[in-house]
Amino acid sequence: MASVCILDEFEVHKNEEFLSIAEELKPELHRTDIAPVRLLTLEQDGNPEPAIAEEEAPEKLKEKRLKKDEKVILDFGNHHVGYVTLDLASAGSHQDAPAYIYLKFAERLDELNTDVSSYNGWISKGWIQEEYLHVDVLPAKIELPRRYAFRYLEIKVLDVSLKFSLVINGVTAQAVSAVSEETVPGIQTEDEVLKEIDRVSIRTLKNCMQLVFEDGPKRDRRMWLGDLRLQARANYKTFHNTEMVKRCLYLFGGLTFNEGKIPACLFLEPEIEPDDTYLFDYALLYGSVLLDYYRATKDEKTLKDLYPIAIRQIEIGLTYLNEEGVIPDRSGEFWCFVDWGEGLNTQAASLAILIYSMRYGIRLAEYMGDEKTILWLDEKMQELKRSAIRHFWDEEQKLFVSGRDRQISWATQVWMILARVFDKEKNRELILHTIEVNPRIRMVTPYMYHHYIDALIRSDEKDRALDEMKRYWGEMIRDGADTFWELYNPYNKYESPYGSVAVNSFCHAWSCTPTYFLRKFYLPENQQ
Ligand code: RAM
Repeated sequence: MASVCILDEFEVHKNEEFLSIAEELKPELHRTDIAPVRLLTLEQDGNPEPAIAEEEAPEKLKEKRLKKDEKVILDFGNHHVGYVTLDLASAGSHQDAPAYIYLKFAERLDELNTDVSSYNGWISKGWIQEEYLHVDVLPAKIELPRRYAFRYLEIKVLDVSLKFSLVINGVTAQAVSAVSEETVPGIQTEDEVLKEIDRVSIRTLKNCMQLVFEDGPKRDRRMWLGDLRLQARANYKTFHNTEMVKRCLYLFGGLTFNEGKIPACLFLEPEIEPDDTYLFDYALLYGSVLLDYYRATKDEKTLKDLYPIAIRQIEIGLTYLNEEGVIPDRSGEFWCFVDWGEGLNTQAASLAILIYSMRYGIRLAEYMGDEKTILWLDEKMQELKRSAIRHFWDEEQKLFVSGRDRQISWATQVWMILARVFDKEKNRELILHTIEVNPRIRMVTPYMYHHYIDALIRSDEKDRALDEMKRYWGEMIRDGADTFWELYNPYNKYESPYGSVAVNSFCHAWSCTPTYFLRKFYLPENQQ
């Protein structure tokens, strides 16, 4: 379990002007009617990867007379985010007791066979998408108040009476998103795996694009800065909704806390509010989101407004350096994210991310014509590169180590490459050597895999990057992904940072970046 770092004192600074710019950019959501495409019966063998025993046309639904413990499973054909209405009735004698009904929404078929009642993880079981309904009077149209992320819906009768049965005349739903998939043509390639990876990436991104870039529509349904950065990159190459990126940049810029820190995430309701969580790496990466946005739009005003906030994050980051010129190890706390890998030491990566953010800071300063900042950042960045090598490079193993126990992980090597601590040729040797050694502390999130693919491409290993992308994201599709997942460890498919996959998110926007890589580096004619 990650320990949660709650700030002792939490002081929010609101910039009303920035917040009102963001408010004006609030999107209208597209609403699309959707309906079940088939009814399923699963094999009852307790297998966590259930097999379909039987399927029927959705029209059969209203013919069923459901008694106690009977259930139906509706398949909506793809992953959706939206609102559901049940049209219920009774058959038999007069309804002489409430119909007691259980609903379970699932993003993947596997979830229907997961016993969620035994969930005992460290985040709330409230995220599990299930409902218990008592319906006193039938017929009834029940508009469920929550928004769900789902492909499947199981409806089970917990009880009726001996004298009547439940009839489901229909289940209708409306899917919502700020964007519409039809606006993005598929990529032109003969490679079916890549086509599918691209399509699933776009679906993932679309379903997370709501009033802001949400991280996952099932959980947490808020805007995390690290996730936003990758979503925005994929968005420029697909939906090209630059207004949404602008809105999100102003929201973060308009809601800083203590010393001007950017929070790791923002809550959207009932009113937009920052979380009292600071993530060192996420805050530093704000400048990278701003730089990407500026390059995509050339929007000078936004650059000018938000540049000081991006630079402030670097200044704050530098205050954490110790006398040895490195960031002290805070791996025991939820302080520098990097990845969800069990036991991952983030000390070396935190320094690498600071260096990386300084390079982005320099680019921003160049666009601003801010010579003083360029000189200051450049000098400091060179100094930090030297201390990264001094403290973390192990000449014997030819790898970077991290923390007191000199841990070797994939994440540390990847971030040191992205920080360009070495030149390109040495970076290439390092990534190839990492692949050969295959450190035991692996990458487990598509977020970290994004950075691995990026590191390969930047080290002139484009073909290998493509193979790795096909292997990781392609395997997720073979494992049943309609949208890409929050966490996927091919070596442990039931891994969860929370204590159970029941609360993992299976449409998680930080996993949507293959479409960005494909359209930017491999098939540039397919960019929007
Ligand atoms: C989880 C969410 C989110 C991520 C944070 C660090 O709570 O998956 O997407 O950014 O971790």
